[in-house]
Amino acid sequence: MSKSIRRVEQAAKAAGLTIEVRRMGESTRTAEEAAQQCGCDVAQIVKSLIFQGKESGRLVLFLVAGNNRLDTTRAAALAGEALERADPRLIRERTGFAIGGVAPIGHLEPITAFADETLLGFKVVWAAAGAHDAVFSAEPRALLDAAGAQVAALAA
Ligand code: 5CA
Repeated sequence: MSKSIRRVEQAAKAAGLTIEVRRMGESTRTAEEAAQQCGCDVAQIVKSLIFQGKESGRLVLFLVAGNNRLDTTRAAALAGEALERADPRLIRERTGFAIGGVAPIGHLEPITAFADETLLGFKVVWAAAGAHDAVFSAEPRALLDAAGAQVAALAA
């Protein structure tokens, strides 16, 4: 099993979250693909979007429901600075995950995180588990707590 997936499993365990990572054998790179593979609504897919502070250079994680677009003005207000999309190589270096498999937990370094409040409306949500065909399900409150995410209105 990949190191990245193992890191997700270990982070979940450390946070008291029981997860079972599923390798789908097909791409789950996008929210739509993940929803198709999981047999769930796209709104139940947790997108893990990584932005970078223009001043500080620090990475910020936004957990957004698969059917929503991140309101970047609100995102910047929450982060306390202007943001830009993080470069895929930087994301890989600092989180240990490649785009399409970025998980909400298990990053190489601690990361400030915010979560879309609409995710809390579901019994179960699905998120990437560190590879482009790997996902896991979780009760949303427990997942957002494990991610240390502050819940906010993030949808545009
Ligand atoms: N595995 C699925 C959901 S379980 C997943 O990872 N979805 S995601 O939305 O979290 O990740 C894909 C996202 O990566 C895209 O929505 C997009 O916001 C971002 N992305 C795609 N290409 C780039 C890129 N070149 N630079 C920065 N971000 C990118």
